This record gives sequence, structure tokens and C-alpha cells, in this order.
Amino acid sequence: MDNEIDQENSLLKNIASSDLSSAGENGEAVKKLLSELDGLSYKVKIALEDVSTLLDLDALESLYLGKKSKLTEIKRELGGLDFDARRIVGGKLNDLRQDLSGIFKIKRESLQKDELQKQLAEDICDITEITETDLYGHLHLVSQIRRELEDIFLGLGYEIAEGNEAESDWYNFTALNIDPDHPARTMQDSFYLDLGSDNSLLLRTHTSPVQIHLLERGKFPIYAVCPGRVYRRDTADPRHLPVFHQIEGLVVDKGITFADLRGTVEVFIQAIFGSKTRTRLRPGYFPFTEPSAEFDITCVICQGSGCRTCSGQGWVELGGCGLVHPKVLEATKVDTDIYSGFAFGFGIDRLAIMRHNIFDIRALIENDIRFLTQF
Ligand code: FA5
Repeated sequence: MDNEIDQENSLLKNIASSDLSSAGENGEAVKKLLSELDGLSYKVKIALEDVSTLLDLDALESLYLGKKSKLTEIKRELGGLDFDARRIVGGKLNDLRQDLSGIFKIKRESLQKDELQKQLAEDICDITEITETDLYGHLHLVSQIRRELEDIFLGLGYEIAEGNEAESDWYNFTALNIDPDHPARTMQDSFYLDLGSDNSLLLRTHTSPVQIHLLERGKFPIYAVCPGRVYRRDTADPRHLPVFHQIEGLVVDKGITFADLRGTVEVFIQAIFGSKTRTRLRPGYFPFTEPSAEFDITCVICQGSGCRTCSGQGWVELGGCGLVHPKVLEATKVDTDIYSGFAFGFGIDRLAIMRHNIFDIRALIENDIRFLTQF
């Protein structure tokens, strides 16, 4: 502050010693105006030191050089002075305006350069890391496997059926012979939709409801698969997701036996995992199949010799299957004297992690580009 006052005083001394003899009667007024002009010049230079943005610079320029500035006010006062006084003050005023305009111009260029550098630093993008594939993206691993499965089953003569993600209690449970007391109906396992008075709509917990839609359609024989998203109140962990994908298979024809199911499972598992992978069916329980089985494949990590991933078993569970329960056929008015069938359902995400030795299923939904671009 003291430094500012010293500079202002020295400016005023310079003005006092300047030759004002030719200013005639207006000598005092001229002295005052010249002093004001010098004061302005000084103030602008000090104020400019604190300006760091173009916005602030615009505001300062308008304050000191604009229509309502002190400089314009002094210019108006020139009209009341005599010729010589006008010449002295006017000359000084023009010099000052030119001087200040130049200073503002230099400051503006410097700020523009700074802002450009800042912007370039923020927008920096290492184009050496971008490959052509990254630019266009590609299908997620789960979608790739889903398409692969669809191709395999199309090749076996199956149709690809569409299911609904929101289903009623009838399709998700009742018609599938899941009685009202079955634990799968509890609020812990299902996401119910707050629609209608009885809350009977829910996000399907498996792809099996599509079996009922296909059976109700009444067109036989049925050879169909339905891949899609399913929802459960499962906490995400290395083997579970609350939203995941299943593929349902349904075959209903004359004279279908367990041997047909066995052979079908073998064929598509070998198509996905290769001919070295073996499959086995273990007794299981599903209300909508009888007999029911879980199907396992030999562990892809240890090829069946036993490791941590398969808990030393050499086998890993992939899904469930069985012959369609007569009660399901009856509920959908299918003549059980003519038709029999089998069904299976397994997790596509589970299949993906097994085929690619992914230790944690959650990697599939984390969207880490380094993970996704491997497939
Ligand atoms: C079912 O969902 C039956 N609907 C399958 C079925 C269809 C049996 C037709 C008989 C006839 P389960 O709940 O076991 O069964 O699920 C089948 C597969 O889905 C599992 O083996 C597993 O691969 C996958 N799966 C189940 N829960 C999850 C989860 N939370 N996250 C990822 N995958 C899962």
C-alpha cells in the first residue's frame, strides 16, 4: 500500500513540474485533469496485475475505457476548456487511451494463450492407445456367448423364443408347479413390481416362464431356446449377480425321453467348451421337471483332476434340467398321452466365467475397458 502511495505522489510531482504556462486561464483545471489522467493510468496498471481471466479483463476494460468510464467523463469536460487547455489535456488523454488500449491488448493475448494451454491440457487424449476396435466397440462377452448359443441351437433346428422380463405369478411360479409355500416366492428371492392391487407382477426369476408361453401356444412339436435377463434378490459375490442371464431350452414332441435330454446337453456343452469337456447329470429337484437333474461340466481349470475353483470335485455345476412335469403339461392343456418333453436352463454369465477362467463374475458388470477388450 505504502508503495502505491509513493508512486502516486511521484506521478503528481511530475505533473506539477510539467509546462502548463500555455494553459492560460484554465491552468488549475488542466492541472487537475492531467493529475486525474495520470492517476487513472497508474490504477489500471495495478488492477491489471490481479486479472487472471478474460471475463475480468473485459470488465476492467469497460470500467476504464468504456462509455461510462472516467476517461470518457474527462473527455466530456474538455468542451468547457479553452483551446490551449483542450490541446494539452486532449493530447494527454489520447496518449493515455492509446497506451491503455495497447496494455489491454497485450494482457488479452497472454490470457487467451493461457486459457488455450489449460484447455489443451484438460482435453489431452493419448491417441496411441486407441485402436480401431476400441473406436467402434464390440459386443459384451455375455452377448457374444448368447449369440454363439443361439447359433448352436439354430443349427440343431431349434427356434429362438422371446420371453417377457416382467411376468405374472402364474407364469413365473403357479403354472410351473411352484406351490404358494415354495421359498422361491418369498420377497427375499423376487423383485415384485408395484403395479396393480395384488402385487402379482414380478421381474422373472428364471427363464422357465417361457416354457408356459410356448406350451400355451399349442403348436407342436416344440424345439425352442429362450435366452434372456433374469432378476433375483441375490447379493453379488464371485459367483452370483442380482441381474444375470439364463438360457432356457424346451423340447416337447412325441416319444421324448431322458436319453434325448442327455444327448442334447452333451452336444451343446461340447460345442461351447470343446470336445475334451465332459458332462454329467446328477439327481436334482425342480418342481417343474420330473425326474430332475443338475448338470455339471468338468472343471476347465483342472480338466477334472480337482482344484480350488471346483472345490476339489473336478466338476462345476452349470444348470438344471429334467423331463417336463406332467402337472406343467396339464396346466397348459397339453395331452400327456401324446406328448412328453424335456427342459433345461443354465446361467450364461456362469458359462462365460467358466469358459474364460474368470475368477469373479462381477468383472462382467464392472465395465472396466481393460477387461472387456480382452474378449
Ligand atoms: C433355475 O433357474 C431353473 N429354472 C433351471 C431349470 C430350467 C431347471 C428348466 C429345470 C428345467 P437355478 O436356480 O439352479 O435353476 O439356476 C440355473 C442356473 O442359473 C445356475 O446353475 C447358475 O448357472 C445360474 N444362476 C443362478 N443364480 C445365479 C446368480 N445369482 N448369478 C449368476 N448366475 C446364477
